[in-house]
Amino acid sequence: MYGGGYIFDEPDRRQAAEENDHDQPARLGEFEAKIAAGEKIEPGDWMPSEYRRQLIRLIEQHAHSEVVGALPEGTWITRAPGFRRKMALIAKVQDEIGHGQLLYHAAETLGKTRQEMTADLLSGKSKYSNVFNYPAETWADVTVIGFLIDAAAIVNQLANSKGSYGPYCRALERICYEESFHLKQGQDAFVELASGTPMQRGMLQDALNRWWPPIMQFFGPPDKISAHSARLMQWKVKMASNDEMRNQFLDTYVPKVFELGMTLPDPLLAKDPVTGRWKYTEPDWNLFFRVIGGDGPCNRERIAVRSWAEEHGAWVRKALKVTSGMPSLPIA
Ligand code: FAQ
Repeated sequence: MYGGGYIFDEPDRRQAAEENDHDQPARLGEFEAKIAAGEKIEPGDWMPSEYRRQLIRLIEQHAHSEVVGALPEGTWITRAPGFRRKMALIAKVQDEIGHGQLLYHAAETLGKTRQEMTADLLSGKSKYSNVFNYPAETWADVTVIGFLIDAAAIVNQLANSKGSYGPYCRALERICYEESFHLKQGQDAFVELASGTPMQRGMLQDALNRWWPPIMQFFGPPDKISAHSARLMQWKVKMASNDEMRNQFLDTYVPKVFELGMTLPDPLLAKDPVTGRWKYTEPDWNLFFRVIGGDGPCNRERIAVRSWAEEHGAWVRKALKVTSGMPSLPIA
């Protein structure tokens, strides 16, 4: 049974007055001991209100990222070079929307409805990943997204799939299987351009130069200014810090870019042989906060598309509600 047997269309609204971390030291102790022992927290279990709040914030942001993240690549379905690339891109974009569904369901188990999450996305209250606020100008941009952004997502998701909240971990495990296919198709397209004509290599290099700073920001701000990392790592929601994940990504993927003779637009980028850590130029974090705050090159366009979909999909949701009189069954 997927999702631990929970039927996701009825959000768990059991969070109540009982959830006060300070009034309930014994329960908080039991909760933290369970996490320390590597056990999963499930929707019906007692949890501190801050754990619930943080999980909703993070999972909801992740869900929005999957759905909005399908937009830059989605615009290339009609223009993909050749039938094979088109088929793979259609499948990938469809998967990303499916990931959004899985994650919205996981967030719903914590008591926030899909409608509330959608409203918060459209009003700008909820965030989504910085990288999807940039345009996919050429096919090489799609290739860089498919290789390096999917790779970055896998680094994050593989680590966090070992975390403490059952429904999120199970959703991540399933997502990771599909992301590995995305990564393969992205890498295949990347290698094709990198080993192609001078014009193809030039187009790929241009895309790499433009996407590199947002990709470096994908893992979040440096640990020293990350607002939530310490608490989330203590509760095993995040299984590694932002800088640790960034380093792991650089370790695996920078050599793959270099071995194809491509470059990255950072003269400081190099692995320190003593510490094993990568040195790099810090991306512009003020710009990052502006972009995730709504002022990136494509934020308005992305939200406008989601608003359009919400408005024009209203009749479908209404029709489903009318015809869904039957009780939900667990998904086998
Ligand atoms: N973008 O205290 P921290 C994908 C915000 S899925 C936007 O370090 P935290 C699949 C953060 O919310 C991509 N905002 O935050 C795909 C907080 O703001 P707040 C998404 C960001 O949560 C591939 C503030 O900065 N993946 O790509 C970002 O501990 C290809 C302070 O930061 C996930 O969402 C950012 N990059 O760590 C689809 C994974 N980074 O809320 C299509 C789950 C930080 O206080 C095509 N999320 N912020 O106002 C996470 O693991 C974490 O949320 C981090 C950030 C690691 C992203």
